[in-house]
Amino acid sequence: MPKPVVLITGANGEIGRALLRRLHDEGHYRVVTVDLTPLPEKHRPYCLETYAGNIMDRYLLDQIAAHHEIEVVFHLAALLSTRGERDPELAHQVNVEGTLHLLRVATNQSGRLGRAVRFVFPSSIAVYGLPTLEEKARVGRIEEEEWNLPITMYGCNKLYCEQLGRYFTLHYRQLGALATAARLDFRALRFPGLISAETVPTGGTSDFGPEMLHAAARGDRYTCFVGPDAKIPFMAMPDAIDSLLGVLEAERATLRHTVYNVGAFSASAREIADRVARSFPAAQVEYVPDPVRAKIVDSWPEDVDDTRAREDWGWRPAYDLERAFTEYLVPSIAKRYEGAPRG
Ligand code: AKB
Repeated sequence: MPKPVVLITGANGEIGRALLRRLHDEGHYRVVTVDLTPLPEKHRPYCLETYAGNIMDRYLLDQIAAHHEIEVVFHLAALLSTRGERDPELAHQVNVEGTLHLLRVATNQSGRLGRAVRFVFPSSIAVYGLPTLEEKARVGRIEEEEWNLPITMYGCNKLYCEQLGRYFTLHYRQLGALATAARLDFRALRFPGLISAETVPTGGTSDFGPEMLHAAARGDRYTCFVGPDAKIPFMAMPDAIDSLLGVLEAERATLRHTVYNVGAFSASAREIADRVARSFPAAQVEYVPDPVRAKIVDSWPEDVDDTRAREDWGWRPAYDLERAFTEYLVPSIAKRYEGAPRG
């Protein structure tokens, strides 16, 4: 039996690179990738085929689908929250129209294969929009249906795409009586801010956490764009990859929902700075809040309630803040910046 083919969009991003390595190590799937920028040489051996191109290019997507029997899609390509506020129309095009193209392609693949293609979609805490810090403190660990009032284009896009995925799974072409097997099997996770030892994120608003850590490891002073009390949930990258594979492999019958919060730990900018300083005592952080970015972070919940994910498909994060630093972030990051000048 040939191994099933997985398509990863946005494979060159933070999650994409980590996912690629894990799929390669596990060896259950053959991987096809698409990203705007060509995949670095060292990642190419992990892939059956790589395509450099735009997910807005319908012809390219149809070509990819014609050449491979894609059974799983990880649709990771997106413009993140800060980048999206700089160009909201572009964010809408990439995040919504791009997703619509992928949903169409994956649905056609389901028809071709005669079974539902699994479509895994990283959504975000950006779908939440808390009106005040008092309400944020009162809500604490937010449930999936609470405060779905995003204040960023990215958050709006993610929330709508969750609905599109549910629609494609349950109702797409209902007038034409699309065969059940030809439908999609869409599964979305609402991610907190992610922290990777290998990559520094760009274009996000949760980036203050990872930026602070990477700056300290490089010996650079860090100017934090939120105040010390700004608090949101975070997750170490290995847990993010575990959760994507966990929800992918869950039996359809056990999934009562299409969208799940996944949590790990919650920390304020000050708590991250303190933990960074324990590992990198020369770390220097100053707080110069950017009014817009700080407001976005204030609108996101301080933690997520992931009971549904725990109950339906056994989600359990391996890393809390302390373990993330001692067992994953600090050892890998120190190696990465070995020899970097210390300021
Ligand atoms: C962002 O900051 O935009 C992302 C996210 C929280 O989804 N990292």
